Amino acid sequence: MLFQRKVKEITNNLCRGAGLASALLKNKTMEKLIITAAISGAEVLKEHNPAVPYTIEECVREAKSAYDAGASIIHLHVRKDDGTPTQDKNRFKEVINAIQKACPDVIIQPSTGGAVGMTDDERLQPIELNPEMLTLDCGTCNFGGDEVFVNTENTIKYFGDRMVERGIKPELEVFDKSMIEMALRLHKKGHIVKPMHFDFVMGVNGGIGGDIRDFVFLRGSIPDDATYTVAGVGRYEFPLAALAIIDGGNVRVGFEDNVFLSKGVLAKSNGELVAKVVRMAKELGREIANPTEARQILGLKPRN
Ligand code: KMH
Ligand code: ZN
Repeated sequence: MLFQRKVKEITNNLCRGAGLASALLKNKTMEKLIITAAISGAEVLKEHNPAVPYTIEECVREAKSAYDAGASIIHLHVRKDDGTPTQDKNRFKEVINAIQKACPDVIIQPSTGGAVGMTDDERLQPIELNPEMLTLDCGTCNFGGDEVFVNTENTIKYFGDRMVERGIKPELEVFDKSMIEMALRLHKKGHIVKPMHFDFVMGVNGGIGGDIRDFVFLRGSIPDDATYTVAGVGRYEFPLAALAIIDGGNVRVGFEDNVFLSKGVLAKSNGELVAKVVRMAKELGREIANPTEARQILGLKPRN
């Protein structure tokens, strides 16, 4: 309780400064916490953590570990067996089918970001599988070194329109504040429909940082009827998770963003990262959403 009071005090100070009306401060009942596991990514390698999944079997193992620990969404990139990222829809189909056998009701959210350097149509292939959700990256940013993750306005419109046509809910990935502005503009023009669901990807080398003021800035910039999840990169993963938990937001963890359970300690699985968020949420009095509840919170169709 003392811990909760302390957290509340800190949040109080932060949010007052930013004019942020947090659910916690209003003592509102919060929705349950949706945990997303970004199990694989496109950039992280077995050299960084031997548990990073490449093969179908490894993807299933990692998805199941996350699901069993409390994740209701799997954000999915796929690889060839040698670890090369691919957006091949057949590979996605095989991996998704295998994950669904092991985790029947989990929400699978394929990436349309793919890897830096892929073409738009290459990236968009998983849409043909009509998943419940897909990511929609809302702007261009540097991605370290010479890498640039390119998402022009026309690319975002093109991806958004295809998702609107098929009734697929986008997770609006924003790496900076300007990308929220882009999403709001494209919503007004009909390329993105409400209710909007954002993913604040924070701490990328080229995007917004992962400090509390950065979080408050993004959090305060989305519409009141929007939902959000926060994906903190590297050392930002768990501090940002804590902020989202107390604010009534949602959390993404996983090897795509961070391979460490704590400083210098590699996570043995994505499930270990999810389990840590579950423990944090319990301490802070937030319940965990199962996939059925996550669908309801996000406005997805119920699955039978
Ligand atoms: N791999 C990054 C270049 C997404 O999944 O939509 C892009 C990315 C975003 O991971
Ligand atoms: Zn991704």
